[in-house]
Amino acid sequence: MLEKKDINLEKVILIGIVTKNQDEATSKEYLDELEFLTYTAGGDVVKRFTQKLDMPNPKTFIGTGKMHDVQEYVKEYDVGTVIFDDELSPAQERNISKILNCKILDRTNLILDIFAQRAQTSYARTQVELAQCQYLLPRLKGMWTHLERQKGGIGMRGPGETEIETDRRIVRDKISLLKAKIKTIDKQMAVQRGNRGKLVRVALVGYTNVGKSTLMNVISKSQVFAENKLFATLDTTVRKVVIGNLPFLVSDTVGFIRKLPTQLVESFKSTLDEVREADLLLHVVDISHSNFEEHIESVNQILDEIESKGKPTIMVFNKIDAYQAQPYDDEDLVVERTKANYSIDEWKQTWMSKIGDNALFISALNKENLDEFRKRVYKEVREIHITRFPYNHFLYPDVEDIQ
Ligand SMILES: Nc1nc2c(ncn2[C@@H]2O[C@H](COP(=O)(O)OP(=O)(O)OP(=O)(O)O)[C@@H](O)[C@H]2O)c(=O)[nH]1
Ligand SMILES: [Mg+2]
Repeated sequence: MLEKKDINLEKVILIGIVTKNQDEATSKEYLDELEFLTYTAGGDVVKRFTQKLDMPNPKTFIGTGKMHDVQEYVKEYDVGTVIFDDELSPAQERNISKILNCKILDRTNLILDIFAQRAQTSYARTQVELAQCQYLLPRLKGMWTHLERQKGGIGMRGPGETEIETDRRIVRDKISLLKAKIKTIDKQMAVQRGNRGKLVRVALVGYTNVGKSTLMNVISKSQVFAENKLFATLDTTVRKVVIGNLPFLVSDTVGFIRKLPTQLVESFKSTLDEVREADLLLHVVDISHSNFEEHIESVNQILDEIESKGKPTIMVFNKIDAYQAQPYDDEDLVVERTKANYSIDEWKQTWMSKIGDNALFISALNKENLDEFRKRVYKEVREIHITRFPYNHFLYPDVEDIQ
C-alpha cells in the first residue's frame, strides 16, 4: 500500500539558506521539518540545496550561480516542484519560476496546501479557504506586473488592469462570503459551548505531531485520528473525561508549527476558541525531538497571539520512551557536555526547578507515568472546580485519596 503510494509521489527539491542568524545546524533542522511537511503533502524530496548568504538575493532569493545548479538538476531529474523554506516575494517567485520552469512554493504555500488536503469538515474547509484567499489577495498585484511584462505594457494596460481588478474583486467577494459563513457556524458553536454548562475545560495544545491526539485517546478512551504526519488534526474534538468521580472536558485541537502562516492563525481563530476559553492548558511536548525547546517557544508565541499565554499550564513531556540522549565521552576534554547529552532525569530536574510539579514526563504510547499524569490533572481541575462551586468540594476527595 505504502509502496504503491510512493511511486506517485511528486519529486521535490528543497532550498534553504544559512545566514548570520541561522547557522548550518539550524538551517538543517528547518529543512528536516520542511521535508516532513513535504512528505505530509505527498512529495518526495530528491535533493536539498543550501547556500550561505548575508541576505537573500532580492531577485532570485539564492545567488545566480546556485540557481543555475538548481536549474540543471531540475532539468536532468525532471523535478516538478521546488520548495523554499522562507517566504518569497511575488517578484522572486515570478523570476524563479521563469528560470526553473516548474512549480515554486514556499513554506506558507505548503502548510496551506496540507491544511486544504486535510480539512475534513465543511467548517475546517471554510477556514482554510479563507486563509488561502487572504494569502492570494496581495499577490494578485504582483501577478499583474508579470502579465504586463509578458504581453508588453502598451495597449495591454487597460484590459490587463480590468482583468486583475476583476480577479481581486472576486477574491474579495469570496473572502466576505467565507467570513459570513464562518460567523454563522461560530454562532452555532458558541451555543454548543454554552450548553456544556460550567464544567472545567482543559485544552491539549502543542506543536504538531507531539502526540496530543494519542494522549486524548488514552485518557478519554475515544478514537481521534492520530498518525505520524503533520497536522493530523484540524478540527477540535471535545470529550468528557472523569477522574476520581470528577467530570471535566478535554479538547484536542490543531497543532502549531514554526512560522504558522498568520492567515491561518487568523482564520482558525474560531477553532482556537476552545483554547482561548479553556481553564487549564496541557502543553504537550515531544521530548524525543532534538528541537523540542524551540517548539515550546513557537507554541508559546502562538498562545500569546491568541491571548492565552497567562493561563494555568501543565507542561506534558511526551514520548519519553523514544528519547535518546546523545552519548557523551567523559574523557573528552575538548567537547563540552550540552543539553543534547542530558538524560531524562536531568531534563526532569531542569524543568522541575523551573516550574515544579507543573512538569510531567510521560509516554502516551506506552502508557508510562499516566497515573501521575491523571493525579496531577485531577488536582488542578479539582482546584478550579471548587473555586467555581465552593459548596460541593466535599464531593471530590483530595488527590491522595483517589484511585
Ligand atoms: N514513541 C512514541 N510515539 C508517540 C507517543 N505518543 C504519540 N506518538 C506518535 O506520534 C505520532 C503523532 O501522534 P498524534 O497523536 O497524531 O500527534 P498530534 O499532536 O495529535 O499531531 P497533530 O494532530 O498532527 O498536530 C503518532 O505516530 C503517534 O503514534 C509516545 O509516547 N511515544
Ligand atoms: Mg492530533
